[in-house]
Amino acid sequence: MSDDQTSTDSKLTTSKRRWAAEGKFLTGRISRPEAERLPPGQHLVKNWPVLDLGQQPMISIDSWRLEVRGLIESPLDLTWAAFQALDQSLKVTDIHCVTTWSRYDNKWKGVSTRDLLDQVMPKPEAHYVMLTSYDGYTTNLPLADFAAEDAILATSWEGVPLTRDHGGPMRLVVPHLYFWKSAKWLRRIELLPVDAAGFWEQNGYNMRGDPWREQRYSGD
Ligand SMILES: Nc1nc2c(c(=O)[nH]1)N[C@H]1C(S)=C(S)[C@@H](COP(=O)(O)O)O[C@H]1N2
Ligand SMILES: [Mo]
Repeated sequence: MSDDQTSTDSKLTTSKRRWAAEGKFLTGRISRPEAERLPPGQHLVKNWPVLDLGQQPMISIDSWRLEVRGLIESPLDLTWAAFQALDQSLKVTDIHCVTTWSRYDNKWKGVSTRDLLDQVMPKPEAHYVMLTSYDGYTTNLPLADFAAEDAILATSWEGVPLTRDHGGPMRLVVPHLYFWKSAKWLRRIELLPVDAAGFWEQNGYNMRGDPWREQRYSGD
């Protein structure tokens, strides 16, 4: 094993051990009986509805950037090529939209949020994440939810590049929270010490958005 490999491994081991000690990633693990697969108040759809603020930005691969900032050891600016060079993962997950539709078994390819976090090394004071997108959309969530095992920065759906209407070239998918947390056209990820409200959260939606607890609105 090269020195390089050893130092990478020990970096990963250190952050994972620390996260485990803090109980991070223990929430948001998807392991439910089939009967509880559909959250309360949801119905299944076979199509995939498009929902957004009505402005679908066109981002060329050449101008695309992803910024990771805030309470991390190594701030990161990724070009499309650098993003593609990160480990690529496959996830098959369900979608639960707060407008009551759910869609099962969506096959995503991209970079798992855990692999991205391993690159930037969150500081111990980092507990929340603010996401900012190319259309100006923002949304917030706990770091433990962002780092859930199934969460992915997706560039492909069902084997084809993610289309622009669904957030291409890259969107976040956090399957165990309502879909408004899954920012399309993601541009910036900022790790924060305290929670701050994003767009829908400022407009009455829940700060966490757990579908199984029906956390649709603030106060739920
Ligand atoms: N950038 C951005 N991301 C967004 C939104 C948005 O308006 N802008 N809408 C959210 C909402 S409310 C939902 S339900 C999902 C919809 O994703 P879809 O259009 O791929 O179904 O995207 C979420 N992510
Ligand atoms: Mo939504």
